Amino acid sequence: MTNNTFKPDFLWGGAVAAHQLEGAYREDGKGLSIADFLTLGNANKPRRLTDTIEDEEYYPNHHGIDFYHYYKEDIKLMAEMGFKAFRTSIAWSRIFPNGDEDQPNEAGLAFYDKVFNECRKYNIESVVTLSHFEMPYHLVKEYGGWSNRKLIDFFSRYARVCFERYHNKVKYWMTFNEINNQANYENELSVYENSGIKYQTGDNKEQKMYQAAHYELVASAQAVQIGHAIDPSLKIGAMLAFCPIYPNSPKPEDVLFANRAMDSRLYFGDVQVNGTYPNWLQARFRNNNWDLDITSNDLEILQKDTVDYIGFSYYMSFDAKYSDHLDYRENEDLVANPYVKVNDWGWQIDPVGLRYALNWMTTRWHKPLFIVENGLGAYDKLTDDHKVHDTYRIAYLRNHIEEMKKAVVDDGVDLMGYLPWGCIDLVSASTGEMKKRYGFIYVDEDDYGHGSLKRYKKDSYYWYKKVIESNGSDLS
Ligand code: P53
Repeated sequence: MTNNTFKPDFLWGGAVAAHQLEGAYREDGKGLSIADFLTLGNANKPRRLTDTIEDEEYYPNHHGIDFYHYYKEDIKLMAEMGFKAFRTSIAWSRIFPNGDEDQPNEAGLAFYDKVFNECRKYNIESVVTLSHFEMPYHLVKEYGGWSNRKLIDFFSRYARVCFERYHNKVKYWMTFNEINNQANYENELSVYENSGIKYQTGDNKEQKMYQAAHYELVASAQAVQIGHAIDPSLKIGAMLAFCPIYPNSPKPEDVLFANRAMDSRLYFGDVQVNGTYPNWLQARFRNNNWDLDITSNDLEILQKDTVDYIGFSYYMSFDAKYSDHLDYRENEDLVANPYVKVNDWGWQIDPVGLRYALNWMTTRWHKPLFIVENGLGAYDKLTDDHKVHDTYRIAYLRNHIEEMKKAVVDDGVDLMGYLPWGCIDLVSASTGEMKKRYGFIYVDEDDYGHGSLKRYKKDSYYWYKKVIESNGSDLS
């Protein structure tokens, strides 16, 4: 390894999630997942979470991009780009259609054997998330999602089945995708995607979120323990959404407030790495007299089984302004940062923030880091001769890779790899749109699932191939 590049086994690749691309939502015994109840939205209209599947609504996750039938073709295209790693998730509802069965669904397990085998054929490491916004809907209906302690057992059983079945094919795992998105507990969609909770009138939303998150943190620690017992060589990580929150000014209250905002979004990582709740949060639990179900046995589990690495997504940074409360509320406390641009969905584009993120986490947690999502959602145009000239995407990725390189080379950050999000176009998590595209590979499909589903290479495809070939030296 020379001192001006990435290590030779750096994991270049891309990332997706089952419910956003597989489609085949009822095939081979798959049960309904929470994602199957999310309607189509857009930049100005939030997705609705319906109680039943309504005839007059469109549910984009039912179809995805039909990866369930195209996976061979799609993985081949990724192999041609030179991918060393491919991150996807297992749809829990393919393995346990209702979530509370004793025995798994063999047809669901067989599908992921095929996907992971296909990756191995090209020496692509599979990087697998166990729970990526796609828990079985039955667990929501019958148990109230993660507000119920029973979920710990259901999840542990599911995790055990996956580790036992795939440990020879999959070395890198993550437990819960962006477990900390629900820190924004006022946001109905975030809490539903993370925890399968639908608020009832009169709920103390914050308390309810902390309780659900606690059960998930215990389940995550337990999964780490189960995975390591089955195969000590497995690397099992946390997965956090990292958005730096900058103070709006040097005013001391702004600085303290931004710090607390970071703490409240990232305490999940503290628990997963240190195995303990941070002091400020213990104080918050106490001072609010919340009667949280946190047992001493839970605390032991958290302490014993901590994560091997931190996977994280990085898209944007935030800017917070103190008003009158120290507890951060994402819907009220953010202001626009005049020093950065925004994308068409209002996400602030900030490559330097990625270097900040890598340093912040290294200083705080001293763990290997893995960028498992990064990228630009944008409107693409397919030309008549089937090209996509996505120079804006290349610029975004180049700027971020340059900052990531500084973090590794100049700051000594221990970075495992880089897996840009939506390496093939897929359904957006926040809006359900197809037209919010991230891919190197274009999929001919509109927001309502119409199109030939043909795959086309964008300009960024050829660019990223060169980046991988040169191990990040050639970003031109
Ligand atoms: P979409 C919010 C903020 C940051 C990342 O997002 C987020 C979200 C929730 O949408 O999600 C992650 O598709 C998530 C992926 C998602 C991706 O970012 O809304 O892990 O499932 O698709 C991009 O543009």
